[in-house]
Amino acid sequence: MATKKKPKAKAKAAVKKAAVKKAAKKVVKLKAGKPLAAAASNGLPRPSAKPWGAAGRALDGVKILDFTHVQSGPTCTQLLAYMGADVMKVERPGVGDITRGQLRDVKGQDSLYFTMLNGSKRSITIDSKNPKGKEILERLVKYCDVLVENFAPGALDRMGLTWDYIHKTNPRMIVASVKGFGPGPYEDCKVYENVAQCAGGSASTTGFRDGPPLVTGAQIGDSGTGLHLALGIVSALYQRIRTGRGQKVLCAMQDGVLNLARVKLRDQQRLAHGPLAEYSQFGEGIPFGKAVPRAGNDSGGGQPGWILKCKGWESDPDAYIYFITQAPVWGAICDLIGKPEWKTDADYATPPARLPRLRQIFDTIEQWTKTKTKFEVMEICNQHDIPVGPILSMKELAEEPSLRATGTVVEVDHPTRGPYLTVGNPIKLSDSIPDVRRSPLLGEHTDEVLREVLRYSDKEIAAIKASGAISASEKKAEAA
Ligand code: CAO
Repeated sequence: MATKKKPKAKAKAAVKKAAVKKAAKKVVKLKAGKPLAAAASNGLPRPSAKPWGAAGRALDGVKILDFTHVQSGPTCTQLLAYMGADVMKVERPGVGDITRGQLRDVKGQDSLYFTMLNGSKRSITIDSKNPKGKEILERLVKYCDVLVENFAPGALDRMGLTWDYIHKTNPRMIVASVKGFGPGPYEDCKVYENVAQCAGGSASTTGFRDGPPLVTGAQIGDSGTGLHLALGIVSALYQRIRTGRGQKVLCAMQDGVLNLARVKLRDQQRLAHGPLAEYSQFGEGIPFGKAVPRAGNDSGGGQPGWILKCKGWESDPDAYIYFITQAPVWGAICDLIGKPEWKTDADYATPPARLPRLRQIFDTIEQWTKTKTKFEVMEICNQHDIPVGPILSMKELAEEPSLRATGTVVEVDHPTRGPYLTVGNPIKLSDSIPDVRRSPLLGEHTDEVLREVLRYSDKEIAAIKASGAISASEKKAEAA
């Protein structure tokens, strides 16, 4: 065991050392100017004198009626909750978000699929098709600032929650939706992650040229679109300060994926003017077709890159590093790998000369990386400003102390399933410190919201309970 731990400790030190070196670069110091006079403050209050992080959270006071489920919508509302919004997730009595029961790791308990996407929210159960349930929802529509949903097309309308109804009931309300496709031939389709990756141009450009299209592990269709939606919501909240009215925010998953794959649309247009020289197929003399091809591990930018084996690759599937042959550090690369003559050799000295030889160049660099662990390569290369990226496994990320320290990976406790790891807020605000809390149990906050938020009396709550609007009939609960 002890011998196993040593390289890990060394690896951590390696990453740290590289980071320290970067921080030591020269910093320009500017003399602070005088702030503008109050008259020029754009209507903003005086800057708070409270310590950083003590002035509340960015979205304090924003109330979200959360009708999201599965992944795309919940990603968005969890982020808003981390930013301080009060997110009240409406779930079907006795059933809840379908992911509560999907991919379960602990028998009978909420799955990690659910818990990792619904932290820091409240859960209220309401049957939106029950007349009393509709009444509660109307109060919530009047009370909240934003309704977020990612139902199949038409489902919200079938509940009676049409834009016209919502806008008349609460003209300030923002209605934010994720759908698979925007208006057009596919607008009525139900869409899941991989459908979006395929329809948004990611799959056709991912994988190796001689293999089938590939989907990526990162959930760019679901979580990616959730992130887009969150930006749409905060923008609409900001605009509402001026206009006083809400608006519809729509993020189609196809659009979100295409936005993330925009470099490939760039290349599609470049293709009209000739072959894409930085794609390794160019160097291999393979002609291009009419559409952007899959480019394996080629870099998406102008600097050639590839994934190379490192020490231990024979037994460790993640002993690899991404290596970028950035032009300004070409000399340093040549020295490191023992090919100083390439610095002046006309076949290697310039980026255009290297393009037809990339395969051979990366094979040669790999002979060097194979003699070092990925962390050693990281350490050595960073000393020379050579951009490299170790292939980190989920195990390594889960155990990485620096990610715990920054709150990017957080362990939270859960009353029925025990502690679990979740991803905290990846967006760091210096004056808004996220409160990453566990996900709620199904309907955990129904009473609290009815009583404290919507101000129902005891008598009214008793009538609501008797109506079946917030609790499942035995039959429904069993079916779940
Ligand atoms: N009370 C009563 N009924 C409720 C309810 C509540 N609290 N919450 C939901 N429902 C009902 C809806 O009204 C709807 O009923 P109808 O179709 O009869 O009107 C029903 O539950 C199911 O909604 P749905 O069609 O959205 O769910 P689904 O499982 O069939 O489809 C999905 C799931 C994700 C494919 C679909 O919602 C969708 O395409 N969403 C948009 C795109 C999206 O976000 N996809 C990513 C999902 S993450 O991978």
